[in-house]
Amino acid sequence: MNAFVPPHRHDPNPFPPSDDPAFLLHRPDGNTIRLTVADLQALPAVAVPGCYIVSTGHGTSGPFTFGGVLLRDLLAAHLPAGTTWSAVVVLSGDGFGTRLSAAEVREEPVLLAYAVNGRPLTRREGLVRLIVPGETDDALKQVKWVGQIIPEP
Ligand SMILES: Nc1nc2c(c(=O)[nH]1)N[C@H]1C(S)=C(S)[C@@H](COP(=O)(O)O)O[C@H]1N2
Ligand SMILES: [Mo]
Repeated sequence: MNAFVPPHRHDPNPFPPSDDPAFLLHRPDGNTIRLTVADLQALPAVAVPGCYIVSTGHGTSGPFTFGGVLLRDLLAAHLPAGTTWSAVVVLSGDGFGTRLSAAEVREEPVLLAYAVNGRPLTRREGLVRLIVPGETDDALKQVKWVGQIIPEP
């Protein structure tokens, strides 16, 4: 499936689309599974220091130490063995999203974050939030409220 990624807005939405941080993983075999913060916490925890949320609109915030699970670890744990993907689309419930190449997911510490600075991330702050540490293009990959993850063949 080639998912539609909405055009990016530069006016960040402060309001979570729902209270529930669970999200869907659409497996290329056609099965969709629902994952919770507890499912993330069952995988190896990774902390990435020195992260910034860079915005032209309201300036840069940070540095933050985001904590969570590597997206590549989540995919390895929840896709059938041998599943290949060339890109991963991450969509939020409020119509935001991004497409990541396999290279950046494999080579960068791309995180599904549930913690910040050693404490739980609040829903308002984006739980569960995609963090792409090196990205400085208006935070367009720092997707709050991850709702769907779609690996593309
Ligand atoms: N789901 C979602 N994620 C989003 C956005 C949004 O509107 N919706 N805006 C992006 C933009 S443009 C910015 S600048 C940052 C703002 O992050 P902050 O609210 O933590 O400051 O979130 C990014 N992630
Ligand atoms: Mo932004």
